Parts: sequence; structure tokens; C-alpha cells
Amino acid sequence: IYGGIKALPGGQPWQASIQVRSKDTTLPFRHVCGGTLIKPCWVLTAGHCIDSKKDFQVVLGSINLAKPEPSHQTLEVVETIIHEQYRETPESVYNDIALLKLKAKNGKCAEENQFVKTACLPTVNFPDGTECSISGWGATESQYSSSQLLDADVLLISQDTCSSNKVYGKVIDNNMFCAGYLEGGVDSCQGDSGGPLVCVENQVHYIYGIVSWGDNCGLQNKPGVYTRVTNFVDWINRKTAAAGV
Ligand code: 4AZ
Repeated sequence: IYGGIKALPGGQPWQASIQVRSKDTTLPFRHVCGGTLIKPCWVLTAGHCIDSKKDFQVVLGSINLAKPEPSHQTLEVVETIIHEQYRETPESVYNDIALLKLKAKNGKCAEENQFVKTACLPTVNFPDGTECSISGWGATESQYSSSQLLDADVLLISQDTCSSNKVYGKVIDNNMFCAGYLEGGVDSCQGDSGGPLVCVENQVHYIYGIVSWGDNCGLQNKPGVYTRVTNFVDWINRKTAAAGV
């Protein structure tokens, strides 16, 4: 996160670290992407984060990934579901959404508490200019990644502005939206991908966007691009319904 501040314990309880198995014996899994807990056994992330051939685990309830915290929960991933129309071109990423199914231990997946909670699926679009928050362990202005979870506030940017020539042009479709600041400075970045953009209404936190892509980070007229979760709520409900929880 560019222009962010340290997240408070329990401040982003739906934030997940998606980790892939590595050959390093001292660190068997490494953080690759963010994700959002939407049901006790399901994490929402970006399609481009998932290589179905690899082994994943999910860490919940953590702020500092470099040291295990008492609040952290590590869960195995038993299934990865990438959107059927997920597609990457040199200019854009389409339908950038995926689901991870967590493995139950003693009949339970994530245990909800002060540090681990689900975010709600959105039902309606939020107006342009709404202030929402992004979070992640990705790159900052000064570091390739942050062991500490960071968050920042960003504004929802209109579709007309996002797809204008001075911003991203025609590569923006209705399944994406821009958020951030046209003057630059505050943005998601590499390693934040898959993580949440959360908007609040009536004290309910909605997972409104998934960190997807952008031209570099924090640049003027190049805000972050997010998957528009409202367009995929039916898909999410269909994919997660079969197995319950
Ligand atoms: C990335 O490479 C990436 N500034 C993620 C987010 C943004 C740019 C790049 C948005 O994963």
C-alpha cells in the first residue's frame, strides 16, 4: 500500500494473506496476495493470484506476517475456483476474481472473533466519491513489501473518468472500477492484489472491490483498478452454495 498507515489489530478482520508453498525449508509458505474472508470456509481473491497447480494456505487474524501472533489462524486450501471468463491481456485483466475453499478442522474453518470476521457481499453500487479503505502487505513507497499490514482510504472514481483517455481508456470494462486519487500518492500495489477494498454503510462493511491491477503504483492519473464485486455476487453465491458455509 502506498500512502498507508499501520492497520490496528482487529481493524481489518476479513483480511487474508494468501500464501503459496515454496521450496525454502525455513519458510515453507510465502505471501503472494491478499484476500477477503466472506464466509468461514471461503476467501475471495483475484483470479491472477491463483495458479491451480500450486499449494496454497491462508493466514487470517494477522497484522505482522513476519512473526506469528496469538490471534492468527492458518488454514489449508482444499479447492481453488477461478472465474470461467478470467482473462489477461497485455493491457488489462478481465473477470479477475477467484474463490478459495478452506479446509475445516474439527468441523470448522475460520473461527470468528475480534480479529477474524467475514465481510459482507455488496448488494448495490456505492456512489462516485465514496471513501472506502484498502489494505495489504504489498509494496510501499520505500519497500518491496511490508511485513506489517497497512491500510489507506481511497475514493471511488467514476467510470467515465476511469475509462477516459487521460486515465486508462477502453481497456476498462464494467466489471472493473477505479479508486484512489488522480493526483496520485495513495494506492494499492504489487502484493496487495486480491485484497479488499471495503466500503461501509450503516456500520456494515462490504467487500466492494478486489485489488486487480494498475499502471505502477501511486502515479498521477493512474489510480488502482479493482474488480467490481457487485457484478459477481451471483457467481460467488452459486460457487459457494453447494457446500454450505
Ligand atoms: C500488481 O502488480 C499491482 N496500483 C497491484 C495493484 C496496482 C498495480 C499493480 C494498483 O499486483
